[in-house]
Amino acid sequence: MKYVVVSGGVISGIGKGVLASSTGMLLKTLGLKTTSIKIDPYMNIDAGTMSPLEHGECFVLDDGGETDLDLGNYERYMNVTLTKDHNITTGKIYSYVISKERKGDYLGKTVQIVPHLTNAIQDWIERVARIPVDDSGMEPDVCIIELGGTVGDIESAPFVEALRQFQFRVGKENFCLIHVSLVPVIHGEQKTKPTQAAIKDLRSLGLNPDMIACRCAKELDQPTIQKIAMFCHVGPDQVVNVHDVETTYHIPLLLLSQNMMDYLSKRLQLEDISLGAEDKQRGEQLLAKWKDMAGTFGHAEQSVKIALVGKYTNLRDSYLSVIKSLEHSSMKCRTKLEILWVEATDLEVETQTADKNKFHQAWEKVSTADGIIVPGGFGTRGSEGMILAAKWARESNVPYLGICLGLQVATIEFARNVLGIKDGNSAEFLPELPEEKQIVVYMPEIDKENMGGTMRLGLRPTYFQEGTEWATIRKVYGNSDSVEERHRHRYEINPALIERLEEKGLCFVGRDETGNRCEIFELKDHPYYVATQYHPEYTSKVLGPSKPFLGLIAAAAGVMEPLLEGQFEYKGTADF
Ligand SMILES: *[C@@H]1O[C@H](CO)[C@@H](O)[C@H](O)[C@H]1NC(C)=O
Ligand SMILES: CC(=O)N[C@H]1CO[C@H](CO)[C@@H](O)[C@@H]1O
Repeated sequence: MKYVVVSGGVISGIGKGVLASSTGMLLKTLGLKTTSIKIDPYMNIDAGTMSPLEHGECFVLDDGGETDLDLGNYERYMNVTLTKDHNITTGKIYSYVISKERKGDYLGKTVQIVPHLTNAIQDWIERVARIPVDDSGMEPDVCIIELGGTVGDIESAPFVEALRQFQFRVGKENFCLIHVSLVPVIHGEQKTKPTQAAIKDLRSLGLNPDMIACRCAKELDQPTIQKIAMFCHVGPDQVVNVHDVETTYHIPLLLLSQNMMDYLSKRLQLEDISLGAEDKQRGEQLLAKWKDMAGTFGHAEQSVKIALVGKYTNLRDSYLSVIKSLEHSSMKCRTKLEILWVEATDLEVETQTADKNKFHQAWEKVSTADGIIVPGGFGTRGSEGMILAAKWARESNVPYLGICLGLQVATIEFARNVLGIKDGNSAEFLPELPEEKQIVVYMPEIDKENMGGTMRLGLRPTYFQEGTEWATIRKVYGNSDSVEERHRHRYEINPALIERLEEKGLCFVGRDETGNRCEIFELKDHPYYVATQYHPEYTSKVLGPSKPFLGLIAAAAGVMEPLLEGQFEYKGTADF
């Protein structure tokens, strides 16, 4: 097993995650199997209880693990399926060591950060790196480890020490370190001092950089590279230039153009890993497809406007996977994406009286969009605005995708305005609602008392029902009989209403194994009015967009036919 550690200096939030996942993706193009581990030096044990306002979205894995959004980055770029063990937090590792201590595993010795905690970190990394993460079911060849935060923080100290020891445990040819730094431009001059200081800090902790990835607004000048190489004691070929590019999907190609893979191959002796001709071919195809995808970005002639009606629209990170899924899908449909952010409350009548302008602007966006999406979320605020947006989409024949809450609000809308259930609502918003008005109900198997960890989480199957071959969503899924997607919810559509809703055309085309729980609905006689109880955004991949999103973009851009005919497949050969 080879390990590539990606650490950061100077400041956080300079794109370590993108660099790490791009590196992993490039290693895959050599035919290698890659995996990744994210180390988060904070005390939280899981991300399920963290506020999306502070932390961006909560990302859900196949196994139901709730993580922060970085693991999503890896899954999307590297096309892998990770588990909750692929994230290590300070809280997790401490609680692991403490529980071992309680069991008497340390034989009554004094338990210390060094060696007990640092050993536990290293054991964890070695164990988790071996978990197969793709269809092949085989152990990966390379593991990318991203160390969150910045080196030198109090928080990251035990992890830095563990990694220092780890390089000796696994051997020099199996361990390399990429340090991400920042080169600010001041009065037109590229400043290298912060990088020099960061590397000095790193070395003082016993870690030597094999590559220094410099984030900079502009391309690094040759003298800047020379200077960094000289003052940081590395060769110029070890300094990579990661300047701002049009889209992060170009980063792998930017790294490739600087011969990063040549350096890593030599440094990690990657040619010693035996690969079949098939593996190599798969790698080459992957690179060709990636180039095809990245090449179309920005060159698309057509554009598509999607109104995203949500709740934290000023905090866009809370919808990161949704945005990524929309991006993946529009690249595949060869169209340019424009997201119109709409705060759901702005669509409500109260806003009309309080702030006319806001109200009109919000409705202007909704009414001019080519498609509307209402993503998942919790709580009452904004729900009436979302219901109005769903109504607009249904009545105006505008493509609509509802996810989780987006499915529930659309069903409430339909029940109120088509079935005539006045004041129909969700038991989540109005706990005292009489039963006959409950369109959305609490799932019976969920324990109401105990918050946190009481949701229906992770990968579950959805079965397309008999006689649903007409459904566009089924066709977009490739006419399969069932699909597996990731869930995160506590409420569901009231099963007692299914028959009445279907009579009027809102068909529950996909259901769970009991046949009573709605997983996908699609409205008959509408270009694309689809909603899912599950969260398809969690499994979208850069080269393999999530199907419900793909359907939305294709419908909104008017290219559903060519999509279903397979005209948009990425080319797996270099000749285009
Ligand atoms: C991603 O991985 C899955 C499962 O390992 C595979 O079936 C699929 O073809 C891959 N997608 C791409 C675009 O390589
Ligand atoms: C942040 C995160 O994903 N935490 C999960 C990591 O893995 C443990 C179990 O090993 C889970 O309990 C956490 O939910």
